[in-house]
Amino acid sequence: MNIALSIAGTDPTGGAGLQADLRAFKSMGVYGLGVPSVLTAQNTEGVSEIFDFSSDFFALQLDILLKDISPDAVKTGMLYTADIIGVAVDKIKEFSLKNLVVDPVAVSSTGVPLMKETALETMRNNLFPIARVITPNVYEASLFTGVDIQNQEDMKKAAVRLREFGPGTVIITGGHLKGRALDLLFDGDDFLSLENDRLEGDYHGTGCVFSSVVAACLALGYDVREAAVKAKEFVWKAMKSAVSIGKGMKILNI
Ligand code: PXL
Repeated sequence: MNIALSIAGTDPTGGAGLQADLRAFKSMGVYGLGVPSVLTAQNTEGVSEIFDFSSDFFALQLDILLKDISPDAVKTGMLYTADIIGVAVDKIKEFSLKNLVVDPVAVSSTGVPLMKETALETMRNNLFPIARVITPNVYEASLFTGVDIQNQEDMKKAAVRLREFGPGTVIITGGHLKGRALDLLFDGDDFLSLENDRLEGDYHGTGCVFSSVVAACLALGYDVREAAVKAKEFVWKAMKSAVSIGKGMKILNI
């Protein structure tokens, strides 16, 4: 059985975070392991509180799990503090984890910060270099590079800068830009643009599901380009059939 590990924050709605990641793995036929990095209190209207438990306990969860099971791929989502990122980096190295997909979650769909400002540098300098793929959205790509992204040329500029931090491939998800929904992949040699018709509305968890499907595909042995194409298609279909389960944002139907 192919196995993927999600290291991410919890989202009790299941629309984003660890719970969504595990369902995305399952949808791709991959067995999911899950280590929470932080807890949130939220509903479909937004994130209310973040509970940041000790990095020692976070380390213990990874130690105990990884002494027993070796995942074929790993995805990181919300990592709230520099301490937590430091532990994740140490454990990924200690257990030689492969196929690391980093979703540099910085802000919730409703604008609540999901990463402390002091953690940005640790993520960029220590986690990006060991990632096979990073999957920032346009907002996060701007945050890490300083490039103001308005169009595809800006996305290319940001992707080149992001790759200089060391990841194998950069995929910037551009669903938040105007016009057609465009994702841009850069592997150091070539750019690949992935386009879809824009779907209007507020959706929760698209970035989490996208990066999880990329990780699941890497666990299954696909290359990064194939993984990106499959993930884009998967998210688009799940957005098309998204459902309202509460009073706020729609969640993806997976
Ligand atoms: O969608 C980004 C995200 C990631 N992880 C957790 C979240 C959210 C958005 O709210 O709550 C735990």
